[in-house]
Amino acid sequence: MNLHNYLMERKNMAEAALDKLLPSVLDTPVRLHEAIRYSVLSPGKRLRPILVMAGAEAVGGYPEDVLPASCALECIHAFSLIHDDLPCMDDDDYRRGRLTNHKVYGEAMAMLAGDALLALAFELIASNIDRFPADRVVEVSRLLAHASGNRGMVGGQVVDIESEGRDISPDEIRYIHAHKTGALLTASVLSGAVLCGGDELQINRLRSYGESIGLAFQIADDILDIIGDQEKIGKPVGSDVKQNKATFPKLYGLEESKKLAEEEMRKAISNLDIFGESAEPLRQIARYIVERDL
Ligand code: GRG
Repeated sequence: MNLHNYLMERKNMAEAALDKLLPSVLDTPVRLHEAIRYSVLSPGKRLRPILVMAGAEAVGGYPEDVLPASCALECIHAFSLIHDDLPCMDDDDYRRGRLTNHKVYGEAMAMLAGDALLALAFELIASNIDRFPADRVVEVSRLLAHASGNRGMVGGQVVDIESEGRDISPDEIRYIHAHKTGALLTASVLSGAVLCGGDELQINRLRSYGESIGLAFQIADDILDIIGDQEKIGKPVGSDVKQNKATFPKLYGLEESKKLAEEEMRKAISNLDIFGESAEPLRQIARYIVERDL
């Protein structure tokens, strides 16, 4: 399997589906729909949609069948990025190499575009009722709500904000990363696998895989904020240090952080030992997550 080709192919599938499933700029309210499409369709890695498809494939499903769910995950992700960039949060001007949503559309519209994207995500999940059994669709709704809300991404963001400017413990930073970033990545893998009928053992193993790649991904993100190439990552480097954010390099140093990310990658891959060739994309994605340069 060639990972580069796999990622490109799945990314193209996700982007074509997003283009089709997102509201048209010809529909009212036009400005809201422009703001939504501006952020969602801006150049991103599409890691969460790709993980939905790879999770489906691991349990014998087809990537085409989980495209609406893949789009739902990217909508939730885009919502979190738009809100994360707002003046009341990180107050960032650039994201994915472009001006942030509020810089182009204003603060109120950016907030509303984010809200609408979260709602749209659940509409997309509910639309799965035409192709998958109802109990699987309900379970995916539950796990996405859990991963996005107070016990997931929002909870992680709150602890992150509360930690700014003070020393934090290893447990606290793990909590922040697991919730702010890991929860949605784990939910991505699980959404595909649950919809395509993964059994209990497979789902448990994929949950552990997701938790490990989630942590590895965020450690790699912390490292890239120090040694990354601004052109490639599409936003200024050094913003974590400037905002006195809780990061792995701050707590453990750069070299130890790299080792910890690699350890999580190995843990992730070892959780896939019950799967055969069908989980090869997930194995290679785990490696890519720590080796990436954007
Ligand atoms: C305000 C109600 C409310 C909810 C939002 C803002 C927020 C809660 C959560 C923040 C979540 C967040 C922005 C986490 C950071 C995750 C992260 C590393 C994002 C970058 O992901 P990539 O690298 O980006 O996959 P691309 O652009 O490639 O998609």
